[in-house]
Amino acid sequence: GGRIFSGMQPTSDSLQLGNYLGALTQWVALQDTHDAIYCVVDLHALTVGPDPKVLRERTRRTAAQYLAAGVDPARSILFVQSHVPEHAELAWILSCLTGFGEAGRMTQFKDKSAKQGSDGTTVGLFTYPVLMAADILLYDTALVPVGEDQRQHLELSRDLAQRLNSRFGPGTVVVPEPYIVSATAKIYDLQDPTSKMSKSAESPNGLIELLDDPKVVAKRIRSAVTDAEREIRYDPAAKPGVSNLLTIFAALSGRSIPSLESDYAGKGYGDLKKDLADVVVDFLTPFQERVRHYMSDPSALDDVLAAGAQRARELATPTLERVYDRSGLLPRR
Ligand code: AQP
Repeated sequence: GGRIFSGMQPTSDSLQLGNYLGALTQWVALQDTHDAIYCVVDLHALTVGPDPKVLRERTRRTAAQYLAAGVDPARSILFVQSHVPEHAELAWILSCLTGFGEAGRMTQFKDKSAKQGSDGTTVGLFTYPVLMAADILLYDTALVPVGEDQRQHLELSRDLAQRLNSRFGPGTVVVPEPYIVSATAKIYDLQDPTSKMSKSAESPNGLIELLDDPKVVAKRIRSAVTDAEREIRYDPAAKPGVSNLLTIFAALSGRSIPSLESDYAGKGYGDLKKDLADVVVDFLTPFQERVRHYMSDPSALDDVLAAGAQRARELATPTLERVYDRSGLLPRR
């Protein structure tokens, strides 16, 4: 058992396959054994200045994709971050415990701010990992299922938890552990198989979005970058493109990489890509049908999210009160 917390940003019209394989499938599996809380982290999405109308739509679509993947609101808490104000409140306390240099060492901030320039980069993007620590610590989270790209942010969450406990006394918060499943921890861009697949990729050609037209997805898989050899073999260092295709194939079909390698011995990259395209399309078609179903009734979706926010808030309030009290803030009456 133990508490699980994780979230994704509504920064795009669709989640991408890396989000699904790196995180969402783990979320769904962990519901059976853990007490799980899954969040659409809309406050995080504000760090990149989205259009307000677009953000609202994307927030619902992200929740609908969680549901379509199998997040079950009868077993797990599903809610929107901004509906529980304690996230932003705890983030302030944590930002006063975070070193400026410490935050500046986050590689995701360095990468994203380098692309946006110093005036395009918000202070919110800089403090993003601190808000993420608040998300996690608010719920006495034991385990955080994420992809490899979040490892450094998780390490900061752990450092901040330990700092809170040493400043304000043991048991102020629980120190969380990352839960990163190595087989699918990093799915790569189809056109640039040494960079991770990302919602905000500069070119869509290497991206598999869960809500893309299946025909477009099939075409992108058929045009994936491979290498000049002919052998279908899992070797991420020498053959990143082919290895990424095998990873995706294995994860979506439930087959092992060695069995795929032996099935495709002597066959060409074209055969592998064609079969993988079929596997991906067979997964996406019913998935998109379920998303359409949840999106067809926004008010029912909002009810699920409201009920989730209420349950989340009941858990968050005592944690925030404990931290406020131990920080020396005068109790509210
Ligand atoms: N390529 C990936 N392979 C495996 N896991 C991945 N995740 C993201 N990309 C991959 C995991 O999905 C969750 C999404 O977290 P997020 O929405 O906070 O954003 P992110 O990590 O920054 O992912 P993106 O898709 O690249 O979004 P943008 O472009 O908005 O920044 C996390 O658990 C992440 O590890």
